[in-house]
Amino acid sequence: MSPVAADRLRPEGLPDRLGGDETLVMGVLNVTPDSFSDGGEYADTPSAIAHGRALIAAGAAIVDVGGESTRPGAPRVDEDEELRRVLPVVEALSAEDVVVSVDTMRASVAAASVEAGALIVNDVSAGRADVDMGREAARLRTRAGTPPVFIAMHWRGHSDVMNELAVYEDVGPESAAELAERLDALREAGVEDRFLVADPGLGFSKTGEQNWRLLAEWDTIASHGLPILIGASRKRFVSSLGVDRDQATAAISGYSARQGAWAVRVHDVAPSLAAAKVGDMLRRSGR
Ligand code: PMM
Repeated sequence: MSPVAADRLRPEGLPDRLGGDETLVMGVLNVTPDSFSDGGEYADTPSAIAHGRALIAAGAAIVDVGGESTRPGAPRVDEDEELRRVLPVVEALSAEDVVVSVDTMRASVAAASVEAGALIVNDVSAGRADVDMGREAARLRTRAGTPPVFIAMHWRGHSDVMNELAVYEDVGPESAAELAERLDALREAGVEDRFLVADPGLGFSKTGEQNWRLLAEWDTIASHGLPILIGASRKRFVSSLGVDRDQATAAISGYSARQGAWAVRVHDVAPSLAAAKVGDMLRRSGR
């Protein structure tokens, strides 16, 4: 383990209750018929809203609402359909004071979702999929009057091609350099550092071996000097360990908390919350 860093970095613009020293758990709410692991379960608005409430009841600090699957090979969803899936869910949960993040690569969906109450824009392409995203993220204001938090993930291409793009000499430094370029482009578009979160993009254009290497090289993940989000939940490299995938995910959540992640994005909140608490205690107790 690397030495314990001073402060856990966290973005501004979120309610005070998310401002402590804990690693936050972001619950995944895929309003899609075809996601990695929970496709179809919450595809209609009432069951999606009910699942959002269940994620909060289990201890999630944030609910990440997505209307487009990023499963390898998945086709793109058109804008109207994406809006139809996510907006009523974003609106209903935000009205219940849930901190909602919208998982979208479209500036228009980000804008409509922030209007409906979302406080966070989670763009797996970090602005690459939609040239308007950076400017839009800088222009938008949440109901709290601040720009939304913007999660920028390392991404090489859409789901239909992403597995072919998993070619690196050295995955840690290369993916970090590519994400750094995207972060610079977002800054140029007007997004401020205090609202940015960096995500190494586990499972996106990376082989199993590359995902583990990346996680082990935490210094490259932390090299942006920004708060970090880790999304390992139920991905193939985790599920293929031959043990319960949510317990294995929780082990990564504990490790991520120990290393100082701001948040972990998971499907099954309770085991990751427990593991993150252990990781947080170890981090605080270290020298
Ligand atoms: N993974 C998925 C979707 N969105 N967003 C971020 N920021 N990081 C991730 O790792 C991530 C994401 C794919 O997983 P799912 O289909 O199980 O939601």
